[in-house]
Amino acid sequence: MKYSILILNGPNLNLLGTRQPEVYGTTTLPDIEALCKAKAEALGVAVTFAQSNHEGAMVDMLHAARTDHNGVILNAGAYTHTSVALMDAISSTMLPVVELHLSNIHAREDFRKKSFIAPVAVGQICGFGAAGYPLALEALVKHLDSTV
Ligand code: CA2
Repeated sequence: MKYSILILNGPNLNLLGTRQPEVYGTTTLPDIEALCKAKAEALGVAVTFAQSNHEGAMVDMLHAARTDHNGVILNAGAYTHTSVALMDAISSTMLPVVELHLSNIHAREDFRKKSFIAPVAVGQICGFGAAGYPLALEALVKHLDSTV
């Protein structure tokens, strides 16, 4: 496999597809994992798919990614808008991170327009629902190819 990529999902994303379908769609997190695995196979990369509702656990996973993975796709959920700890963890790993959101965070409430992840990410994909995940994988692999 060319690269190993961690796809990390934050709080409440385990509930996808069960509530607020008008905002987040009807696709479940296991559906998204299947989409990512299919895209990863097509791209010739390995993916590890994870979800946590706990900020500290996400920090631990980002630290571990430093040795286990070449890059990260991160949907930090609501922690996007609050977490200096996640921002610092990303800076400390020195790994390329693509920030991902199902919804267009810039077209929603003002508090969602602020992202602590964006300044330490290589880029951001938002507003394309579940389709954003395979797009993010493609973008991250292109980024990794350009840096070797
Ligand atoms: O659009 C995204 O992907 C978000 O990261 C989702 C977060 C939200 O706080 C961010 O501002 C944008 C919320 C995820 C909550 O997911 C739910 C799923 C089902 C029912 C309720 C919430």
